[in-house]
Amino acid sequence: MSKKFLSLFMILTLITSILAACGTSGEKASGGGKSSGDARIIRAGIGLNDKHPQYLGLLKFKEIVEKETNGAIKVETYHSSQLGDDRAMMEALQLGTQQMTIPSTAPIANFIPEYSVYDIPFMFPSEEVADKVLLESDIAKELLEKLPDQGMVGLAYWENGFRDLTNNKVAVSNVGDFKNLKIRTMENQLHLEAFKALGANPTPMAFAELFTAMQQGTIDGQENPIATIYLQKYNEVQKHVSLTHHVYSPFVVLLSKIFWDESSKEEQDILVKAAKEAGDYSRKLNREANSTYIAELEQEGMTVTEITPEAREEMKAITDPVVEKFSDKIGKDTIDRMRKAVEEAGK
Ligand code: TK8
Repeated sequence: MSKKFLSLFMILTLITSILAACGTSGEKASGGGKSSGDARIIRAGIGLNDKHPQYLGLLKFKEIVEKETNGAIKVETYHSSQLGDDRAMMEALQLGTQQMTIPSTAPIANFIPEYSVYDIPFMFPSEEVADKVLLESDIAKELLEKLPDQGMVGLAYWENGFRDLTNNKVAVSNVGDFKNLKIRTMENQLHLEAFKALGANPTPMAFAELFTAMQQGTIDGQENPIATIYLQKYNEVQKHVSLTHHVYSPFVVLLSKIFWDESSKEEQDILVKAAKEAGDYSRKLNREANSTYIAELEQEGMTVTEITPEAREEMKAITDPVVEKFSDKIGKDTIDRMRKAVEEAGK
């Protein structure tokens, strides 16, 4: 009898101490987010380096969230693919082993095909139109609303920007110049097919492998916005940059749905507001620096080639049939509505 009582007492003591330990370390099941004190942790990873406006935007997001939640949510930031590439990080969000990432829309199309509407070459004519469509249109908002089905929540659109082409072989100014160029594309089917149609020899690759691939000459070139080309020092391994502006790449701030669901309504509102504010900040930095970066690239020895409207029209005419091929996958209605939103925004 007393023995039984003793073991019951021991079990109770054990349970109490386990509970106490959990209490002091603040261990909560927060979608894989480790804890520090009582805070819930957002581990946020991006592909670009710590000089890029995307990272500076992420730091702004951290500042706002930590301040407005009074430290209840903490944001740990990782750059340069330290947590993996865009695709791997999205998968980690689905599992809840990572809480936040900010990919380009192109790799999102591997999860939600409709996102390829943003991969259509020359869809957005200007930054102003891109802003209006991404920040105000119903179609852009509805695309964000498709994310929860994939275990992710889209907090806001940010800007990667208009993509330009760099390579080591030729100063590309016309369609004919793409011939046989080995171009790395993002892991996105439409991008791959579009570059094939232009005569290039494209190969999809994760962003983190890109610099070495150019350095070793396994590929001739790549395409990314000027900020990436300059801040990732591609001028060290590339000779020519052509201002093709062939696609406008948005970023999407993604949160793991597991973390989202564990947040209060008030916290969710703060997360969305912080993502929007930090996005405005990052977008502004991205644009302010562009012309300086182009001048710097030229000074570092790269040739900078402008593309005439005629050459751009020709590129568009060649890639249009590719878009047609993808229209069922993307959804004709999605494409039409995006085109309408672009038209409206341009008025
Ligand atoms: C960074 C990527 C990158 C994208 C690419 O994670 O892969 O070329 O443009 O900026 O999202």
